[in-house]
Amino acid sequence: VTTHRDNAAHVAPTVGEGVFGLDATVAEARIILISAPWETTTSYGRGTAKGPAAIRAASVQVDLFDVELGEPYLEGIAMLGPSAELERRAASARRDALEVIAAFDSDEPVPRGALERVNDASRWLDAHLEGLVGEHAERALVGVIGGDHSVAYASIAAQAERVPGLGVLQFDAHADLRVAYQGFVGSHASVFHRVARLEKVSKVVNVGVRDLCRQEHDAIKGSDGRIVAFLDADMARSRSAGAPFLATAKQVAEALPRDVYVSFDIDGLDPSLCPHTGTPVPGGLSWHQAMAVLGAVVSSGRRIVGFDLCEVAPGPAGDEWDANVAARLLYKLIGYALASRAT
Ligand SMILES: [Mn+2]
Repeated sequence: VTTHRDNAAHVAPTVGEGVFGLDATVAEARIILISAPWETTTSYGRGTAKGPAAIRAASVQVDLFDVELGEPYLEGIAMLGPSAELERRAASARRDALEVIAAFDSDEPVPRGALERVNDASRWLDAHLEGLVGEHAERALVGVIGGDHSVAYASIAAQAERVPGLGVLQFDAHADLRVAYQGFVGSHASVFHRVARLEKVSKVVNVGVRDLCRQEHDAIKGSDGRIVAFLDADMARSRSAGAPFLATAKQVAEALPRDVYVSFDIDGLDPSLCPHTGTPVPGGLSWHQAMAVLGAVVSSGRRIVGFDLCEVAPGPAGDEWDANVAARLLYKLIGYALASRAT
């Protein structure tokens, strides 16, 4: 069996133990990936806490030469593992959250102590991630690898602090605009409600949304253009009517300001590309449609300043498909971001 590591030996100067089979140190890497295996408030399927490790393992299969984007790895890519403290806090918040969710599901009184501990843990995570992203973003392109989508908040907040007026391009099946979900302040389902309230974020543009409640729909409509949704149903209808997808991709790009942060919830893609994600929804973007949107952002002259990739959940042992797709998507996100910053 020929493995990628065998192939990589011919194209990469060294084949290391790190992400994508590279061995760049944190000090020399121009791309820093931050593992955030946080999965506290997930309401349905579980497993995204294992996302960063699964993506890292799958990444050694990704060819380092990309026919479209060249050789992004030459800039050096390093992935930080989660701190022991993050893992400890994630596990204990998860136990408390399960107690809260169980009470909700059975209409019993919410255990206040447990709920408050989960919310404290979310606040700790936000401060922890915001510090890490801010520190590394000074000299590197930073990507946060979830974990559930709640980890995006701190990453976006840190980047908006550096780049005021930042726009956020959100790939997602859900709007994540709920005011709060089951009492959790840091719920994955309310992350964009919080992001949209960040003063230094000028706009949120979401694509692929196809599962939203009335309050979220009203929030988009009442946002005065601050939140723009390219709903999956609308995009599908224009495709059926014969509109080229490239035109839609350009519209998405043009809805964004010059500086763009990409928040990629894997469930924005067709579920055939992420069958084990926690809350899959039929429909969604194909691989090439997602690439067309990213490509349109870059070719329009906009700059991708940072990103996250969330809600990837590996399948049962031996099923690497979700992580395989995610590792390739991660390499593309890095490549598009570098291309956008090169001009
Ligand atoms: Mn999401």
